[in-house]
Amino acid sequence: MLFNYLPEGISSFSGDIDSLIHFIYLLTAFFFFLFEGSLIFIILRYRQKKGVKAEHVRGEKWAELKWVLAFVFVIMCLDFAIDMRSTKVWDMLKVNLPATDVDIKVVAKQFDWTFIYPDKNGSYDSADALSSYRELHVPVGKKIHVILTSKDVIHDFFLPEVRLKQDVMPGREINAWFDTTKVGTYHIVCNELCGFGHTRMLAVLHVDDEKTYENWKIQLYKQMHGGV
Ligand SMILES: [Cu+2]
Repeated sequence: MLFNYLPEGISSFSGDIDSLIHFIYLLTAFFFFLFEGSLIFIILRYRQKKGVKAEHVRGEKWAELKWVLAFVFVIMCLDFAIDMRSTKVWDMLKVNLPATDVDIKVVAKQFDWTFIYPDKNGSYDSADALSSYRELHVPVGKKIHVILTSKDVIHDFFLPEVRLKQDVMPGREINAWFDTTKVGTYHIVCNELCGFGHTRMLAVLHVDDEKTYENWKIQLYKQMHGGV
């Protein structure tokens, strides 16, 4: 790409999302300059001149209307081209949930995030379920299934480096998934204006190697159970 205007992508699908973003940018930029350029040209070329009377064009005659319809058609074709390219990615990310390795419940509220790891039996309510405040740890390379829910208003779970963005709704559990390709710490932000503290509704995504991830879970368990 010409310049790097997106954060580093760290998921198996970040390249697909980026190529869609580039495609839409290039398409809209091309037509933006074409149309704005034409507009400026026409304004200059046909500006007020002495002895030439302005004509009121209402766009009702077929000769005029066909120009309107031609551009409606162009816009529809562009929409269709974007739809064609995005459907495959949309299906992969939002429609077909793949087999995943780790399940995590994400609970949003004004104005923070809690991440709940189920116990061995898959329960999120038992004493052995792990609860992490504003810190999401995941093992690198694994497919992560997140179950998103909100305690109050609509939030949005946004992992910019992963290229995952999903609204979080009160009263609903929304499934999403992602994976990671690179160990490190990354951003988690709320991307839906949700109240006074919205801009501080942040958390950290830690992508750990398998050993660090398991150690972190053991430490968290000890913290929650008084060092037992
Ligand atoms: Cu929010």
